[in-house]
Amino acid sequence: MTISKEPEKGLYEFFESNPKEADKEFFGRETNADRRGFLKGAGLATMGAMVGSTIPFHQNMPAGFIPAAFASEDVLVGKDGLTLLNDRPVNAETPAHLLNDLITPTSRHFIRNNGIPPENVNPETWELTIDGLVKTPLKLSIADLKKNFKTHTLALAIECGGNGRSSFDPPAKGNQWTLGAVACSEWTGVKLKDVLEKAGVKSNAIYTAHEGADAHLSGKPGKLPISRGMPIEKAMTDNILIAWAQNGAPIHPNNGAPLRLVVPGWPGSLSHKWLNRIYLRDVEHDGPKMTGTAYRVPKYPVAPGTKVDKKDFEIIERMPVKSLITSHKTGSKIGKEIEVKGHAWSGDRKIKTVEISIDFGTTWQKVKLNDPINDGAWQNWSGKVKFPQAGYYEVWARATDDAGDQQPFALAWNPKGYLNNTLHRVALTVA
Ligand SMILES: Nc1nc2c(c(=O)[nH]1)N[C@H]1C(S)=C(S)[C@@H](COP(=O)(O)O)O[C@H]1N2
Ligand SMILES: [Mo]
Repeated sequence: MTISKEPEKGLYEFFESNPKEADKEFFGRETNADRRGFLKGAGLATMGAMVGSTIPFHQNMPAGFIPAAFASEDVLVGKDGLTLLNDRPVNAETPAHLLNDLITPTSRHFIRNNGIPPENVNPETWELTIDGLVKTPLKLSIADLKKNFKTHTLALAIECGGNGRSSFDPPAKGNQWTLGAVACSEWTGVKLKDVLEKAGVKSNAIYTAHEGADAHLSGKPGKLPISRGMPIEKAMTDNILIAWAQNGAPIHPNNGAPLRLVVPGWPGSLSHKWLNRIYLRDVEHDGPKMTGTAYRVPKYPVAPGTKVDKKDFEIIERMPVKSLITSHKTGSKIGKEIEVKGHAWSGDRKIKTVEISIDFGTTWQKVKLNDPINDGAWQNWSGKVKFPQAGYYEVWARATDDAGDQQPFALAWNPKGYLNNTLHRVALTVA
């Protein structure tokens, strides 16, 4: 659904920033009170027509309220239980208790779009260009990738750099991700390093640059919504894929079909979707969302709310140590004995231990932790818990990686709301 006056904004953003104007634009009439209950006549009729019925309790709808019927259905086709945070661009996360699978089904892989995905893509004619500082520039179809390189299937975790942003206080602008902008699907494709080796990396190449076929929200032809890159040393590591399949089937349209990059361990923004070009550069890449404060944090810890000079920000590289409890939905009623399960990961590293606590962090119990299926996958853990008596509990999980980094209880605030890896708490009531 497009809003004519502010084409760069989605419904959610528009209603949040200017509810009256959005009401006027959307329903043809301005609300002159701060409750939409005062909306009468044409406006209410339009809204009714759009949801396909009269709205008996329309007096109770607050100004700026967006009926769920408007946005969610058409954009989340093929997804199951995701929470829509924004519809333009589409951003949707998965509630933690729906991430319990060892490998995330495609239907539960979150969506983070910065622009508008290409429509009706044709995998037969799709072309990937490898150029810039290479000895032999390549143009490769998906069939060429399959024919000329070894195919690999790897479970690879992708986490958005802004996952957990909703806990920032003062708040940080951007998608208010809670916990679910993370997933670990099984991806099939070729290794980026194999393709770069074939093209021949020139000695002065220090950085990659990624481009895809999604359109900028402004609709300006040729304007990229995002183009990020990574140091060449990272690009040549062993578990980065150029993938054409997700969980044994074609990639979901919103997860980058027909071809995407999957870069585990570093911010999800490096895992370029609808991938059609990678070029090598002799400078740090400066495409959209590489510069300024995008995907950057201050070089030193700052107090919440601090204004930080742009020159004091640095690019986020590996994602921090983190874990998730996925076996129980927060707020559930349970019996006295349960098995708690979840995942843990730490960019480019392995998890050494996961512990859980049921007494607000006073004592901790180590749980069983599996090795990752392969490098770049999250690790699965499980542990039995016995509650001493009926009542309210919180299960907390805390991961420690092999370099000794441990999840903190308190959030390390930064201006753009990145890298929240505080421990996950799930509220449970024993009946
Ligand atoms: N072409 C393109 N690639 C992209 C993006 C995008 O907007 N356009 N978003 C990035 C970001 S910020 C993240 S976190 C991941 C999310 O991948 P997913 O939507 O498949 O979960 O895709 C990355 N790749
Ligand atoms: Mo992201």
